[in-house]
Amino acid sequence: MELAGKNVLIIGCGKSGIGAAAFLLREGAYPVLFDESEKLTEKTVRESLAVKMEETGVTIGAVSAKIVLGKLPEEIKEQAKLLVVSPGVPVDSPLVEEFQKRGIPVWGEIELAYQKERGQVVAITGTNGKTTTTTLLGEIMKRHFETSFVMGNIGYPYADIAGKTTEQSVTVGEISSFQLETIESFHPRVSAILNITPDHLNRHHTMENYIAAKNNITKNQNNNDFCILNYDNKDTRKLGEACPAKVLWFSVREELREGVFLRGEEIFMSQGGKSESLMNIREMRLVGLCNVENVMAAILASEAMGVPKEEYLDVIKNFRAVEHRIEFVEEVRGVAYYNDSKGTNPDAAIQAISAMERPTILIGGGYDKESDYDQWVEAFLNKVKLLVLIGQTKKKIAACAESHGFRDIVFADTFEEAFGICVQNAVGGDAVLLSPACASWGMFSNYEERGRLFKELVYRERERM
Ligand code: UMA
Repeated sequence: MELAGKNVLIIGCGKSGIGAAAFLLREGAYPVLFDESEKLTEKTVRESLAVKMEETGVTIGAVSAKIVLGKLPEEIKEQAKLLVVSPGVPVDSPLVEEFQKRGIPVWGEIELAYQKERGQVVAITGTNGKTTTTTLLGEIMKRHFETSFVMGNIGYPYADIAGKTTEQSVTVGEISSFQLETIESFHPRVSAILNITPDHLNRHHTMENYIAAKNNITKNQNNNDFCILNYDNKDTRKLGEACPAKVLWFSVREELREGVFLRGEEIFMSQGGKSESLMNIREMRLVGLCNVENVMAAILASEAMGVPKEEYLDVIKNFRAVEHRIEFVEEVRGVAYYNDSKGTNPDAAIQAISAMERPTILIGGGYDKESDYDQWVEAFLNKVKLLVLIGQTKKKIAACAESHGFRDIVFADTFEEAFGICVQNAVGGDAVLLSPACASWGMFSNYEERGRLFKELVYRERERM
């Protein structure tokens, strides 16, 4: 689509909206940035846009975007020839549906930016493990290719970098189900769906919708492309049956005739009936079986992109946990503190608690995404000595834990209070784990802010020694 000269309405003045607006200005379009939030002011939005324009090389002072906050005037809707939605905007919201009814294209920021992609794209989705796998693959691609980029749900809008891509560059993207709902032509050379377990059901309503959104990552792929799937996850295994791309499987549970799998502590790759050992999982600096899966997906993506084994194995062996994902913070008075603020759903939190090798005091709870906590509680029954609950879901989680016979529960009104309870109750040899199984919204703007506060409190505790 020719963007120059077009009126484009963008919903959301967060990272995606600001990135999209700067991109559209570079393309010579006329963006209108709209946000429903009463908390924003035109001044702050304009400042963020000015910073982004400068960073991404838009000529300042030429044209800028119009900014509308609160209520959207009818004439702006009528003039728009394209609607760009931020990932946080549900596709069944009245405004989006109104545009769809009028036959106006509705794109997410990923689809918008993809218009300028010139190189090959590796796109990673899945309920958990996306950020670690994307970051690791970004490092591997940086080692092998002259130019590579990392973008997406990981926190960097695609719109910031898409215009810099070349035929030789590689773009690694972490793409969420929210972002995949609004793609049209986005076509990765290599895709990966790491796993699918219930999450974001308040937004997608049903598991079927959530799986369909994830599976959208393959919708423009063909048999010259690759799709990496988890053999152990029932939903991703099923997606393999009708996948338009060549499927590359990984498994930590079964020995595969074709694919990457675990035998004891060794990661093997089987190809054409021949298996070879690639590495021992003790050589990784990451902990937990979930990270073995992430590494396996990264191995397959590297193979699909033609990266030599010695290069990708070297990067994998030196790769440390990404921030907020089962991140070891520090040991203070014999207590090991782990920040898993990115454990924003029960499945991610199960992975984190499974990786703990000590009696654990667990901080849980937060924003209510209507998740089911039974499996999480079952996973921590024998490991957690005290559960400290915060946020909107604290009573719901406590009721669930009690129904499983777990009663060592304390409520806290603030995050600082929750941390203080952990410090008071932990003894040498314990772990304190922040892995809330819930989003941070309501108490924090995002999981990064929550994780950073946790680390800050750990550092302060060390200084008191
Ligand atoms: N807004 C509206 N109307 C709505 C919904 C939102 O006006 O109906 C406005 C809000 O008032 C707010 C703005 O939209 O001012 C925020 O938009 P957004 O929620 O889409 O957030 P962005 O800042 O654009 O960040 C998004 C992703 N956020 C979400 O998917 C919720 C970020 O992922 C991502 O890093 C960023 O784009 C860059 O790609 C965060 C996330 O929580 C980390 N993702 C979820 C997850 O990982 O579980 C999917």
